[in-house]
Amino acid sequence: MRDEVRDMPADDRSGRARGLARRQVLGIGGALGLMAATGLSTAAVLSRRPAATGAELRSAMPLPPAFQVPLPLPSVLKPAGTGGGADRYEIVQREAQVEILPGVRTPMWTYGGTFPGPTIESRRGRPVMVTHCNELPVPTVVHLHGGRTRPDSDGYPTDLVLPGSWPTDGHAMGGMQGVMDMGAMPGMPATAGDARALTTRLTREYTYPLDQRPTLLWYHDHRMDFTAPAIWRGLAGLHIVRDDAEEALGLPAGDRELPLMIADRAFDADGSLAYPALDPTLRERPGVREPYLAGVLGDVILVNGAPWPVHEVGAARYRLRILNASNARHYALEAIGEDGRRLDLVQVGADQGLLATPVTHRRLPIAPAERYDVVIDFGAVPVGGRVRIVNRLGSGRSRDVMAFQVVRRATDDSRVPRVLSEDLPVWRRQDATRVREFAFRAGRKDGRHVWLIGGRPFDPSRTDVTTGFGDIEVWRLVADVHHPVHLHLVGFRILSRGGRAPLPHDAGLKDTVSLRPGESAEIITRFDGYRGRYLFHCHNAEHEDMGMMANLEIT
Ligand SMILES: [Cu+2]
Repeated sequence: MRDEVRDMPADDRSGRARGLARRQVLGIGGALGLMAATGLSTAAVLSRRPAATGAELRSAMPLPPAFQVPLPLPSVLKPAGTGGGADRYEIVQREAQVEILPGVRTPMWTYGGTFPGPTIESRRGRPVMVTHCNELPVPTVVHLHGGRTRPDSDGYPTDLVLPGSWPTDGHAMGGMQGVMDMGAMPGMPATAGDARALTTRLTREYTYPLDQRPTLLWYHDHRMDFTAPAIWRGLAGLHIVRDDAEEALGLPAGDRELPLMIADRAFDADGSLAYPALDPTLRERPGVREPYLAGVLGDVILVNGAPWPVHEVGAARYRLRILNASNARHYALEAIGEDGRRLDLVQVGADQGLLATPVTHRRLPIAPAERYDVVIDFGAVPVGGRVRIVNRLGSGRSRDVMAFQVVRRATDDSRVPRVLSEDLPVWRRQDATRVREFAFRAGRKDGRHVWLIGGRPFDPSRTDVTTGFGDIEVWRLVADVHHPVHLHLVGFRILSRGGRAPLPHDAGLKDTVSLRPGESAEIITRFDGYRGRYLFHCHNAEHEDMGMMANLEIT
């Protein structure tokens, strides 16, 4: 196992960063620790920005060669029923043996027996109800990431679905005793009776109005203290929202639209997933062992649950719906042909749907939980040619992601219009009611390492932010190491990064902003949709479990 974090350029804007090849062991404090220890200026630290925050687990079994396993496409879930203008789905959360590495059975926690879970396809404004049945040995919570959802279906981390055998005493709240120093029902603001109101046993129906811009969402576990290992074990799936306007654009569609869930994992010698949990049962004690406190990285890159897969394509445009579902790994994606040249990645959408106009990238950074909607044109690739998708932030096996093999000539009537959407919200700085500032930093509490927002670890009983329904706010977010910051309920625009204009990949409506070490960013949003208690948090899942989450109350 490796425990060092490499000192590599985080992007190619800084030519001089390239020259810094020396290895640098960075502790939890990351760039700020480096700054303090060496007296380096902010600019110097930024030029030495590490590629990763976290430590990589090494698999203890032979790994397959890259670009051999066909790319799986997650099955699209059929409704269990339709009626009243809504669709009802049922998903059983259960343990299953899944073939991830060829010929190897890996026990996983799954939505419906597969990893990724089944994809839900929805239409804008047509409500969806999903009944989740928990047959796993621990409580679960389902959050639809990027969904405009009422608070009681948003998957608040203590709104548990208990397994049948789970005790109903204070213990029912899972590992919360481990981090809360409160009463018998830790962390709950009301009476014990109220506290249990949103906790159900065995099943729970989640309602999603989906009255929102079409985009790629994803659903995943969100249980307090145990989100990271639960996602790692397999609790993640895709949810696509579509509408007529988007379909009328003429973007590549059908089998030329590919959802790509990228996630890293590591494997033990027996084929099970390796994960450095302090409590492997994920019942009592949250957290991970040293040296993984900054994030768990795997040495196997999966796309749709397959290691370094290959997909056969025609020489035409394809639409890639990319999600980084990794706990902590960042990627800088490039598409490289056999002549070594990089193909254009034409971004048409961000986390929260279509951009106003396309943005062309040669390299696309993607942080945990971010999504990019990208069109790539294989039209100039000769039949028999291969295009590799590589990760410029990786090293060794994590440098490869997947490949496309061009196997036939193809006609192509798809297009990428110059105007993609005209309904992007435009919020101006002067319209903001408030400006808030939040520091995302490492810290210590009760002798343990924690991750803090504004100096405080998550406490479900404390309201951190209260805002009025419809208020526009500017939030200034400051990071020590990499922190992908996610707001529930609302999309936002990125106003600035490091005091300058946003980067090209910051375009559009976002719900997750990737803060790099030592960096600040300003976002602007309008808090609307629904009133109630929501969250914002870091989407490095290990950071989230170790306190980097806060309550947002819309009144
Ligand atoms: Cu973080």
